[in-house]
Amino acid sequence: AIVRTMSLVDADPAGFDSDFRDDVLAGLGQRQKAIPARWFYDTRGSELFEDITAQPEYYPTRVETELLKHVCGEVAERVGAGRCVVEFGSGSSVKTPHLLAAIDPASYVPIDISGDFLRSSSDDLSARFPDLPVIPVEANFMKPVELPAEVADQPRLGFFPGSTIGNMVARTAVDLLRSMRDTLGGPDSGAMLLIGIDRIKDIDVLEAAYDDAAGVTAAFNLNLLARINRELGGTIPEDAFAHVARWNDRFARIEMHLEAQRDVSFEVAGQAFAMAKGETIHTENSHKYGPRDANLLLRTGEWTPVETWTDPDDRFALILAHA
Ligand code: AVI
Repeated sequence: AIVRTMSLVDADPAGFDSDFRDDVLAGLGQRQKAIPARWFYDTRGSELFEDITAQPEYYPTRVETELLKHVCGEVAERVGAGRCVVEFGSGSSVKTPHLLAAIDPASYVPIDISGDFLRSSSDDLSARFPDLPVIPVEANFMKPVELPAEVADQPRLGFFPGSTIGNMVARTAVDLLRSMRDTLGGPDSGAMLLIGIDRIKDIDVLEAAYDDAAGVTAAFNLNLLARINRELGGTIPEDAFAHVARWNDRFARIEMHLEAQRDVSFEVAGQAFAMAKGETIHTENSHKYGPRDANLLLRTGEWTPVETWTDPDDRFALILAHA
């Protein structure tokens, strides 16, 4: 049952628009043009992301879900019953029920900045677990979040699946892990974190996952230009750009770019920009981690890894850590 919804978000739509404009104008003004990946997720972008997760080349969602199904009994043994499960992100209708069914939690608190996704995923979860108190919190989880009073006495298990941490550079990822510790509680509280992290693997497998044959990831990337044109009065010629996904070995990450196929000039929010043929807008990083890198990341973020589970091909890892 949904107990109540808490909102810690400033409900000023103008603020949202100006953040988008500021990020795009600043990003297009850089020598290597770059726009933060969070702006992919308008309604169309979120739908396209859902489609990506169903593509045969995009292994992370499939592999992580299978892995979770397989190991959630062991996770339950490690974490025990009666916890408040705090999910960072709006909750996946595929993964979250496996965890909740296995660990017999006292409550479930999904945190997301997007109220719409939060409400629909909370309704779904609530219908499947009618006896579980569900308390959605609308907030930016990149900062410490004050949890509802109802769960004050319950030990917490943070859940951060999907390798979303991979979309952050190391410094931002570490800041987030520390914020999560502030949100969930220190060692005395018994707080734990279950996090999904994508592994470094064969370059062809990685690049195909971000450039599927059906062109869904390309459409996802290009949708950003459509969003800029629509919401920021842009005149970017969308047909002049091509989707590029490439492995950057130095940073152990897949980078997505939008590459100009000819010289172009355009305006966004009244400002003029020009790009030469071959120049790119860098739109996303998706960092991959080896076993030691992942543990180092967690430790730097003030979490102590206690158990790592992977699929037989070591494509994806679920790591359980304590505060
Ligand atoms: C959300 N995030 C973990 C996805 C990823 O794999 O980095 C976003 C994505 N971008 C292209 N395909 C999927």
